[in-house]
Amino acid sequence: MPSALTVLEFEQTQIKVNAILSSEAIVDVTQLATYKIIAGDDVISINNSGFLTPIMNGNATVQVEYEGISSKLSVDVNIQSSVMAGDIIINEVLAAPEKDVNGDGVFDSTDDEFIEIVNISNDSLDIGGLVVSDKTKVRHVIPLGTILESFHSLVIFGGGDVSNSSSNFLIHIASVGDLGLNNSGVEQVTVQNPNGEIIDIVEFNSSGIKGVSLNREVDLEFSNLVSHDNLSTENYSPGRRVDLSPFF
Ligand SMILES: [Ca+2]
Ligand SMILES: [Ca+2]
Ligand SMILES: [Ca+2]
Repeated sequence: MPSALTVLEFEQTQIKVNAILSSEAIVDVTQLATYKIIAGDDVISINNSGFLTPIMNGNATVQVEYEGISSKLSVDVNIQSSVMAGDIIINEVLAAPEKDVNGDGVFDSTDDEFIEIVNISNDSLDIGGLVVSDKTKVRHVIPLGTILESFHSLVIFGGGDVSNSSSNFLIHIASVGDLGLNNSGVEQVTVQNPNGEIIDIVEFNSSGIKGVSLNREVDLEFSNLVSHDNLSTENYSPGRRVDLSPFF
């Protein structure tokens, strides 16, 4: 087994493990070994068969064990992205929901938060590996291979069961389990590409506007965030324009 491995975009990688027996025979124990990520579990995931999937750029260490003998494997993930500033806009943010916004039948003040981003470029974009953070930490890493068509939107909810949602926009659940958007005080949402470059960033303060999102004053323009109910009769519009019409 090599001691280091570099994983590129889309490259789901099978780790191969050979054991040298006392008879000096070499046998493939890939399916018998156990695999454990001991550093960088936000960078890769790995299954019981040693099949490794990259999540975001960084370094991880996998411990491989077979019959009491273990070895460490260093993994560098190097995802390339063509998404640039100006391709994607953070169009709307709901920090303090008061109703069941994600449509799973339950109101939850954490799960029903959302961030809406829209591809405002004229091309379909591979948005895999984009990293969405609030002021505190990374909240969502977009799975590799996710395509967002031109003028289509992605809505990231804090949590909940959205498996039955049928809509003409993409819906994700925050990969770390919540969005954690503050209901008061200065909060921030950032979208970065896997190279760490900022694609869009918004800063806002939701104090006093519970149950209403903040939306670009003009949908899809890098204008100020204002209270959604100033723009239409709706309090929010996940995946759609302020009047609930589609973006495309
Ligand atoms: Ca809900
Ligand atoms: Ca909140
Ligand atoms: Ca909207």
